[in-house]
Amino acid sequence: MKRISLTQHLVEQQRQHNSIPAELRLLIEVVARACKTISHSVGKGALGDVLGTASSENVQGEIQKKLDIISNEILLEANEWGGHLAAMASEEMETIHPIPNRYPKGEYMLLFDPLDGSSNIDVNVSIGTIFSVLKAPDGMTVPTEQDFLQPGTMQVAAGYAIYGPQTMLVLTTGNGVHCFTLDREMGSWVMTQRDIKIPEETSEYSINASNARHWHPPMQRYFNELQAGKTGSRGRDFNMRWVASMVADVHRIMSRGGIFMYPADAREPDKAGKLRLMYEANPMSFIVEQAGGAATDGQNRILDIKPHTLHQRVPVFMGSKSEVELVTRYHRGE
Ligand code: AHM
Ligand code: MG
Repeated sequence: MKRISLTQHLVEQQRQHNSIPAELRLLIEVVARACKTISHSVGKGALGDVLGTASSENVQGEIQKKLDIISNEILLEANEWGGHLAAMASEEMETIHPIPNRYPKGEYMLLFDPLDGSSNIDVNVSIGTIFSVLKAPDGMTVPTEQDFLQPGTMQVAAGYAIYGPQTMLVLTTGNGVHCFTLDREMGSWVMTQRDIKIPEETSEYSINASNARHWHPPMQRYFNELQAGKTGSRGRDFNMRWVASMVADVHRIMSRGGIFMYPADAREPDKAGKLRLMYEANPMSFIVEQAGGAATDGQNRILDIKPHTLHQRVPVFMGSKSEVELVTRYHRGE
């Protein structure tokens, strides 16, 4: 494959599909650059004094890790001054972050989970950054949280960076999904996979099975059938993988198929699962759909959900189409 850089890819998309206005291209490049900086911090580990917990909680009541805060700061600082954004929102900030008045403002809004898979930071297991790009509503002057509450179908770009044995950036602007590997010596993102497609049939599932006793009956049924393997109604064996970083689990599924699940359960009935809609489920669903997969909350397509709060949670079933359809049918009682 001829090696092309992220910049070259974006310029080509802009020319061929007219799908990437110059401002959006700048935005993606700035986010990608910030991910490079985060990757550098992650790679330093204890040598950079970035491991361990901070003495603060985020809006979800979770103890923040030092790298959660560092990554959030890196993304905020990188994106503030470029003139391409109106506001940002993050898992680590209670409310939105409008672009300060000293900088020019643009028409895009950026949401991110700066460091996904926080529980894996201190144990040197793959973690990532997830981001979603929306357009500011027409006529918006002072951005409010309300302006962010658009369904996932309105995303103009989404991506994730994975900090693993290699650092990769997986990106969609609505024209397929493309993967870039960070060339650490050159400091550049090089395209290493074009138009990724998730295999349709799969025998791998990804779920935190320690929650099994709390699940609702449709989830129990689906899981029991997978576990029964060859001897059960599915007639074949399934394999299980759970990294506990959504980015890493979904990245594996992008490569070799599978289904990723974080269902709602009976523990906290008013909290629908663990993952957040706006900056985890929506961008990952956009990517998975663009790669030919599917993503639902057990009832409906995730991208169609009309959000009502910035940090709302959502049950997640995503990956290979046939499995997502089956578990969704069970939840619908079909
Ligand atoms: P985080 O954004 O605080 O890291 O939380 C999200 C993560 C996902 O990456 C992962 O799928 C899930 O939480 C893991 O949950 P569990 O601790 O139940 O394994
Ligand atoms: Mg997360």
